[in-house]
Amino acid sequence: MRIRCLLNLFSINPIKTFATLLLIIFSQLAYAITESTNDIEIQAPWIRLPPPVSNNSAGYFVLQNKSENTYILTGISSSISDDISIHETQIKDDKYSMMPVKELTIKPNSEVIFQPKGLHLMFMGIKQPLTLGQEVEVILHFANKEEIAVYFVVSKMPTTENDDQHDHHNHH
Ligand SMILES: [Cu+2]
Repeated sequence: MRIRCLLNLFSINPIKTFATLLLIIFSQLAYAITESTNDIEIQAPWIRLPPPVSNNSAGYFVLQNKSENTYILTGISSSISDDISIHETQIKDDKYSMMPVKELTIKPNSEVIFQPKGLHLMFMGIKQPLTLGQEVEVILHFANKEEIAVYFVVSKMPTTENDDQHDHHNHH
C-alpha cells in the first residue's frame, strides 16, 4: 500500500514526495521511541514501614501507560525479598482478604493505581529491617521483556489507613 502510494506521488510532484518520505522516516523514529520504557511512568512509589514484629510489607504506586501498546506486568524482583507478588485486596462479608494477581494488564493510555485496600505489591520475608526514608530498588518486569527500576521510599502508612492490611499477612 505504502509503496504504491509513493509511486503515485512521484508522478505528481517530486518535492511533495521528498516531504512524504521525510514524514515517513520521522514517524518511524517516533514509533521506535514510544516502544521504549518511556511508555511507562511510575509515580509516588512507597513501601510501608512494617511493624517491628513483621518482615512482610506492601508497596504502592501509580503506573501510567502512556503508549498505544498494552503492557502486561508479569513479575517483580528486588534484593530485599525473594517473594514479591502482585496482590489485590478484596472485601467479602466485611472481611478483607488478599488474592494474588498472576499478571496485570495495563491497557494503552491508561493508569493502574496500587493503593491501600486495593492493588499492592506484596513483599514477603524481607531480609533486613527497613528504615524510614530508605529507598528500595524494585524491578518491574513486563511481558515484552522490558524492565523498569523503581525506587520505593519506605514510609509510614497514612494514619487514616491504620485499619488497613494489619493482619492480612497471616494468610500467607
Ligand atoms: Cu498482600
